[in-house]
Formats: sequence, C-alpha cells, structure tokens
Amino acid sequence: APLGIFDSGVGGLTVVRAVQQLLPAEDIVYLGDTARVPYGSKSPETIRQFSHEDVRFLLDRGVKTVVVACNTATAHALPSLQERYQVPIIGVIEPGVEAVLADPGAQRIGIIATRGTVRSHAYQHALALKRTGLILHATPAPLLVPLVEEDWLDHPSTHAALHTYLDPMLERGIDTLLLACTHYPLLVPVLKQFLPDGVRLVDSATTCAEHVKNELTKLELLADGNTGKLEIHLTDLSDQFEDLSRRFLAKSPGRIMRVTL
Ligand code: DGN
Repeated sequence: APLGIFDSGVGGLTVVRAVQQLLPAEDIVYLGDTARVPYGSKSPETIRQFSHEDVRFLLDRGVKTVVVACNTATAHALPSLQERYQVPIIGVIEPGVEAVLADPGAQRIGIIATRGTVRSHAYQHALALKRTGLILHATPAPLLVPLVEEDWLDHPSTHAALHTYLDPMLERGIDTLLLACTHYPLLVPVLKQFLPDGVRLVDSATTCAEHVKNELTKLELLADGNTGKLEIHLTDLSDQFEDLSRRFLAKSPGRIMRVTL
C-alpha cells in the first residue's frame, strides 16, 4: 500500500522529496489543499476540520500510513487525527524536536514558522518537556512563504526579511535554528551564508523523512515490491502550482490530478 502525505499546499513536497531520497521504493499519494492554502493564518478549529478532510481523502485511497507534512496542521490537529483513525499518523513536530535535541549541547533554540504554528506553542512545549533549561526564541516568519514561492531565494527582500526576523534572536544568541515550515528548506543555502558560524540548522522536512523510515521499519510497513510511484492530487490546479511543484520537488512532478474533497 502507498504512503499518504498531505499539506496545506505544495510546500509539503519538500517532505515528499526527502522521503523519496531515503525510501525510493515507497509509492506515495500526496494531497495538497491548494484551494484553501494557507492554513498558517487560519483558526485552530478550521485547521482541524480541513486536516480531517485531508486524512479521509488519503484513507479512501488505501494508504498504510499518513504523514502530516504541514507544520501548522501538525501543531493543531495531530492529536485529534491520531485519536480518530486507525492507521499510524506521523507529524513533523516530534521528528524536528528530536533532531534538535540529538545534539546534547543544544541549549538556545531559535524557531521560525507560520503564525499558527508559533501560537500553538507545540514546538515550544515539546522541546521544554524533553530538556530543562532551554532558552527558546520562537518567531513567526510568515513572509518567507510568499518569498520562497516567488523564487526570491537570494533576493534583497528576502535578506531584509531574514534580518528582521532573525536579528533579534541572533543578538541574544542561538546555537540551533529550527526551520518549522514546509517552505523553509529551500532557504537552506541562503541561511547557511546568512547565519554566523556555529549555528546549527535543523529542517523539519529531512528530519521527518528519517522519522518516517524508522516508524515504517518498526511497524514492518516498509514497501515490498513497490516502484516508487508518486501521485499528486491538488484541490486547485493552476500553472503556478505546477511550477511550484517542480521547484519544491526538484524534478518534474508528472501528471497532477485536480480533486475535490
Ligand atoms: N505548510 C505550511 C506549514 O508548514 O506550516 C506553510 C504554508 C501555509 O499554510 N502558510
């Protein structure tokens, strides 16, 4: 059976890409709710309602496990999804938190995400529960999403936004920066130049893929004889979403299907 992965839009294809690199034999059914993106600025109730609809769509396609690639959806909906459905449901937050704490010296952690993710305090709570004495600086960085979508990665406006968002936490000192939004992995090359030496970058897409591999291994659900097929379903399809899909996936997305939930 395939692996189901969903996101509020096409940003979650950064998770698909990371999963494909690590588990090339897995068939994947991807759902991007492009008709209703962004989730980042919506209320917790609405995010939960949309997330349940997204999971039901994937379950109807017979997926063995669901990965919630969207940080905002994980932050607000993961426990209620896990309670409702029988299949394993994996979010992006726990893997990100574990990757941060894999460094025993990590103490001063910067987090950037959508407003919804920061306000949920999901990352802050999960980190503080696992290690005492952490100093956390969580900042919503919503403008980075449209800047990445515009392909303004190494652009003066993006540098200006990074200064505004990151300078306050850099002045106070961080040893780790957690990229807690689907879009931010595309900024890694720019961030590597932008950040002072010694600040470790953790991105939730790569860490989530590693966690998926571990969970599937543990549950004995790894692909057996599959061919690494990818089906992309979007609730709205436009030239822009096709172009974005290619960039987030770093290759041709193949045929994209438009669906209604
Ligand atoms: N996919 C969202 C997230 O990771 O939080 C970002 C896009 C959005 O909904 N604003």
